Amino acid sequence: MKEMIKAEIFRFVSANENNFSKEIQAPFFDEPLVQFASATDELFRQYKEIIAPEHLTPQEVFDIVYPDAAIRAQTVICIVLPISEKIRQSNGSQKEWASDEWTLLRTFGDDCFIDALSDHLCHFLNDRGYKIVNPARLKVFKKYKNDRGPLSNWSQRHVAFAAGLGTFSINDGFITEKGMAIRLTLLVTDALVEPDKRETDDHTANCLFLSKGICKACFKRCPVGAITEKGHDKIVCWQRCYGEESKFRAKAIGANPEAGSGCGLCQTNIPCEFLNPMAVINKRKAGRGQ
Ligand code: B12
Ligand code: SF4
Ligand code: SF4
Repeated sequence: MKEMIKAEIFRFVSANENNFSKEIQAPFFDEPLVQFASATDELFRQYKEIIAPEHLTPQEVFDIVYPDAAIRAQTVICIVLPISEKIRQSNGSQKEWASDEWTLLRTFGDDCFIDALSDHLCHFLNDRGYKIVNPARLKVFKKYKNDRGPLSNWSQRHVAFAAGLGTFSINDGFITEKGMAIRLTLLVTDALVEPDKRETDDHTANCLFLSKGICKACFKRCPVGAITEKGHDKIVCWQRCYGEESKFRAKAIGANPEAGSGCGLCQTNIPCEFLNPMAVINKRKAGRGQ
């Protein structure tokens, strides 16, 4: 089951026409990372304390969609989509605003291709007799604000952490083995798949600053000073990523103004852009026998 689901996701990402931008002349996303979390992982209960009480567990997602059926959620399929090199490089050379390529990715990569991938996976598993739900596309999914800034009731990075796909960083971004310049999509299913192992319980292990006190490259990349040693100012970041100027920039190049241009300057032209820098250090250490 595990290999069948993975193979279908790899096939769709490499072959589907929605993963190619004619304007950019490149794919939006490279080969994904796919791992699986158990829907009954204890972390999902803890997230109600770490994030907020309204953060959904996989079982709550199923109870909303199938209220009368008492179906057990078994697995969360977690997909990391690494942003392709051409788009990363275009944003890496920016100093103030997201590149046009990054802006097009927001609308046509995130909203069109990722939705197509999610729909495809739903059909694929439904055809084989399984239930499957993408919580981010439910009516109950919400983005809202608390005293720490914007958040959602289904935080994809926290769920991906449960699947062992990476960790958080000083700028809040999620660092995977294919770096931070990524997008995520996750689906809950009643198909039983053996969960992947988390290599670490330390939720910030992959960040050079939080693990070794070095780097700070992303601090300098942020055009509005939202990243400091104290962490990431989400309100300032949100205004830059999705404020009026961002909407205007998206509209000007034919992207969806509501999706905005994003920003992601702190995710490009930095040591953790397309790899896990702590894995590199740990590998070097192991090579020296330390
Ligand atoms: C709201 C939101 C925002 C807000 C707030 C971000 C935030 N930090 O929460 C704003 C508008 C600022 C934002 C900005 C951006 N976003 Co945004 N955003 C979201 C959204 C919709 C929800 C995030 C959420 O629920 N956060 C919940 C809160 C609680 O998370 P947090 O505060 O960071 O969590 C901290 C604590 O929980 C803590 N923690 C404390 N104790 C413990 C214990 C354990 C065990 C664990 C695991 C954690 C933990 O760790 C975290 C880090 O400090 C997600 C999509 C989704 N549904 O998940 C995308 C998402 C997070 N965004 C994404 C992206 C790409 C961006 C931008 C680059 C914009 C762009 N597209 O150009 C910027 C990057 C900003 C940055 N430096 O990370 C990607 C993430 C990519 C990545 N590598 O991390 C996501 C996952 C969208 C996607 N589908 O791919 N975003
Ligand atoms: S650029 Fe450096 S400090 Fe910033 S998140 Fe990446 S590893 Fe951490
Ligand atoms: S996404 Fe842009 S505004 Fe937000 S922290 Fe990163 S560089 Fe700063």
